Amino acid sequence: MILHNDRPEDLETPLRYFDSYLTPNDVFFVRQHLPRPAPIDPAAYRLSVSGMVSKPVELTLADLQKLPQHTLPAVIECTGNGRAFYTPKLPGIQWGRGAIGQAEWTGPRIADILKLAGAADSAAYLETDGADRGVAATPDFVRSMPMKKALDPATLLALKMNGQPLPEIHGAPARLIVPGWDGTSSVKWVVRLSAIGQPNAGFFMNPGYRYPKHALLPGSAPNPAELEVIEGMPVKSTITAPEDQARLRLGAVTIRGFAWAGEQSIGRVEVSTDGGSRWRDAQLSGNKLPYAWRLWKIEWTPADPGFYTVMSRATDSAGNVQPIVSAWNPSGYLWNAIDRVGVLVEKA
Ligand SMILES: Nc1nc2c(c(=O)[nH]1)N[C@H]1C(S)=C(S)[C@@H](COP(=O)(O)O)O[C@H]1N2
Ligand SMILES: [Mo]
Repeated sequence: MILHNDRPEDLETPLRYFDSYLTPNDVFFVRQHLPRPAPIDPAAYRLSVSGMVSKPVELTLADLQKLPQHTLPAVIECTGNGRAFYTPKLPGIQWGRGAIGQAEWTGPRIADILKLAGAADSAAYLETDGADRGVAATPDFVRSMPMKKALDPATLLALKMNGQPLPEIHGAPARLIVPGWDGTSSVKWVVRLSAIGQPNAGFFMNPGYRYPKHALLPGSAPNPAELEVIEGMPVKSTITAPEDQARLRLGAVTIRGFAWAGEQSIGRVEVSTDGGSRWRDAQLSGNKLPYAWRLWKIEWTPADPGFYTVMSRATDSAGNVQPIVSAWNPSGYLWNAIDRVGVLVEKA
């Protein structure tokens, strides 16, 4: 893993692990703001469901396991994935391409959990608290989302990741999976769900994780009143091979990568090997599903030695296409420009 911080751990997945549809648990990227909570004993675990409900409940892991279990593949991408590519440079973790992963998540629907407590119709938001706490001035990790997304049948409280019990570092025993939304929404170590009337106003909702409503002059300060909560993630593709600055012998090359599009699905990925003059369709594998990525590849036989700029550009099911330029923003979020790598092809 690429180590950005070690206490708490912020770990990026190296590109070589992205050639499989599911990212193995032990190489799945890790993002933590606060010291990891003490390991939660599964027998002592309690999930409190509270707030605007007719019957507050405390659920055990066994209660959650008794609810119907659902499994779906979904990407988790950190909002700051690709921050290192912005100019002017920004503070924050310098994530390259690997603050992302895809796993098969299994657990009960949030909708089924809320039914046990009887959430009021007037509760427009769901607040979620993770067991990690702030130290000194840093705040508790709490997020909220509109109830409409919380009640979506794809929104889960995951108890398993790729068929295994959730690893401790990824939120054991239970984490939210909010498919297609920024990674921050997928709260780990969930200990409380509360039905509420207004969005949570804590640090991790405001000013944290907000994006300018109107594009800013690069390097300038935003007007805080014009920052909005980030929800769905944009269409994007990543080239996994060849890697940037690779040296290749003249001959056939397979260019490969993956592409995803938040709540949309991927219908097309194009590749250019001449700096964006001409584009060819890559071959996609897997199914056209929302929330999930698709692997893609294309064969390329350069005619001559030389330096080549290889690019990939994805289009999603809503017709959104990756831009040439990703809009600069003061936190370095939502990088989704057309991916590009430079490769030197040398005489065989
Ligand atoms: N409780 C808690 N949940 C959290 C976080 C956190 O710091 N604490 N980080 C969030 C962020 S910013 C991301 S990108 C994802 C990362 O999930 P992972 O570490 O399992 O890859 O978890 C989210 N859930
Ligand atoms: Mo994140």
